[in-house]
Amino acid sequence: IHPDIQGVTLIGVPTDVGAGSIGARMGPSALRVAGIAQAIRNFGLDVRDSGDLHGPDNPWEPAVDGFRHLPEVVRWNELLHDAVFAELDSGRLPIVLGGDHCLGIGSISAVARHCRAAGRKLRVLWLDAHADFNTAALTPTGNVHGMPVACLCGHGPEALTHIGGHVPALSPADIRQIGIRSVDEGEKRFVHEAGIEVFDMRYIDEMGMRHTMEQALLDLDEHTHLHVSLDVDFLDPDIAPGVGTTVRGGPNYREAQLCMEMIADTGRLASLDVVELNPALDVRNQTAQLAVDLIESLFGKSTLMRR
Ligand code: 4U7
Ligand code: MN
Ligand code: MN
Ligand code: MN
Repeated sequence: IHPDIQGVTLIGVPTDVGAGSIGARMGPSALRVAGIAQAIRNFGLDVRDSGDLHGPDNPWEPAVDGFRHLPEVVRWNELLHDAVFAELDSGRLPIVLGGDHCLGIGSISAVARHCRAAGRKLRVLWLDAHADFNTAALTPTGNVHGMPVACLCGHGPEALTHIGGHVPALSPADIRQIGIRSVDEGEKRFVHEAGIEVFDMRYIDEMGMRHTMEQALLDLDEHTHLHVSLDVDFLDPDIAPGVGTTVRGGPNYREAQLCMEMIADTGRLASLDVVELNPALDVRNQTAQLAVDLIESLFGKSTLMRR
């Protein structure tokens, strides 16, 4: 992790207002039950669990003007923005326990605002089966969890794009997407147009996870804040069944561990989202336990001493 970090704060965000299925609201509990706080404490870090944010219920309505539940999505993201910004401001590393991936808007807009204020460079690693670059016009579902990257890049409703006070919160040049294997037709064109650097599963198959991560982590320096947005559906569904939008052919256990270990080696991790875990679809909490295993690697657990 980043050398300036004073401690770690867990922020539970029990909602699925942005998702296409109900259950991600139980994600924070499942991660706590899997022992996330103690796992990080074992590294000698000061871990504070700030509990859950409280926001609106999921009304479970059809899309209006291309969005499902936009007012509720906005409210949860405003709350999360403020919580994440406050933790960064006090020198702590926030871990967002989602909740669905619409929460990337609130979380990363706060990270971007913090970086602008502190004069830090920002690198966002988006680990996901999906590009999450839909807009109201492009989305096949209206679910906002398929739109956070577009919103962060300034493409979306004002209420979501301006949460961090600066539009766009992010430049496509700040983002690296890894593990992508399901992109909608219109979304595909838009990702290309925006120029986001995407390491899709074909790239990982051909080049390997090691080379992929070397590329995705290129040009980090001592002024870089590294944010990881881990959508649990990044992982192959054989090892991570507890997600609403499974896509076959994701990274296996060792590939995912290597990905985390290489991020840890940079020593620049300064904020993290763990999203899209749906305990209602999981088997014996194995996906939450896997997420905790991976987070241990992300915080520097490794088999041997390395030079
Ligand atoms: B996730 C989808 F149509 N692209 O927009 C959409 F396939 O945060 C899925 O990555 C989005 O899990 C998945 O609804 C969002 C769909
Ligand atoms: Mn996602
Ligand atoms: Mn996804
Ligand atoms: Mn999903």
